Amino acid sequence: MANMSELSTAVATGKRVDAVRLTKELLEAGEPAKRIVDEGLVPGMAVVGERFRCNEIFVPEMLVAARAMKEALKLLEADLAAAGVKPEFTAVIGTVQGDLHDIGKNLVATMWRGANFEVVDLGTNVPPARYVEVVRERKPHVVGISALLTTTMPAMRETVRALREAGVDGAKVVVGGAPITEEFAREIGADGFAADAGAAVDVVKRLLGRAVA
Ligand code: B1M
Repeated sequence: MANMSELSTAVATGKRVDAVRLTKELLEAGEPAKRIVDEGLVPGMAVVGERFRCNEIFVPEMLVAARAMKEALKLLEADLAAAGVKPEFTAVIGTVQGDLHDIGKNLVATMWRGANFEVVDLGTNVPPARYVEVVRERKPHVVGISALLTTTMPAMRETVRALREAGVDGAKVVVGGAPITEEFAREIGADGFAADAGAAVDVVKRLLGRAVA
């Protein structure tokens, strides 16, 4: 039977077909989608990051690993998002300008959908003005900003500043991503920080005055 460590290895080595097959097998064996993400897919990506940092692999290998993870994740999205009927809240989410990483951001979007939010996903490389434009138009309850690079953290600061200057204070701003800390979030004036996609649900619920499960 498939196990989590085989799945991590399939992601880490960019074996898309295996990653999809093993994810299907784990689902069929009754493993919860969230466990497959937390114990199979995410650890696989952590290995990729470590190998990249040590110059053992390069961008092409990272790309094939990311594609394997994305395809496996697609099989889990419906389960992760299986939730309420009519969204009670709206969230806008995107990855900051200059940053093309979207796997974590997509995971947060999926979890928010699962928590019964309507999610407007702006994609990656989103300029501050685009956030402001969409927030003015959609008047969301939450704006989520993701950054994966230390070099794009200033763009996160810029985005929060642009939202504040535009006076769109009705929306709670939540930030996250590998280099982001609670302290940085506070420093740039965000309303909330979440270290992972699960915490991102708890944080927005707290900010919106809803009970956290
Ligand atoms: Co990039 N990359 N990458 N990369 N990449 C990292 C981030 C890096 C840490 C790798 C390393 O050196 N060890 C490093 C950044 C170093 C730094 O800044 N300190 C890095 C680099 C350097 C680069 C390039 C510059 C490489 C180059 O070209 N020389 C380049 C930059 C391109 C750009 O963005 N302009 C680049 C490119 C890429 C790919 C395109 C090849 C690919 C991205 C594909 C894609 O996303 N579609 C890629 C990948 C795959 C990675 C790693 C290996 C994996 C990222 C990932 O998807 N993790 C990554 C190393 C690592 O993190 N282990 C790395 C899995 C994902 C589930 O986790 O995104 O952290 P994560 O999301 C988490 C939390 O952070 C949080 O919740 C999620 C999970 O629960 N979270 C939020 C995220 N957003 C949130 C928002 C919230 C709340 C929580 O509220 C709104």
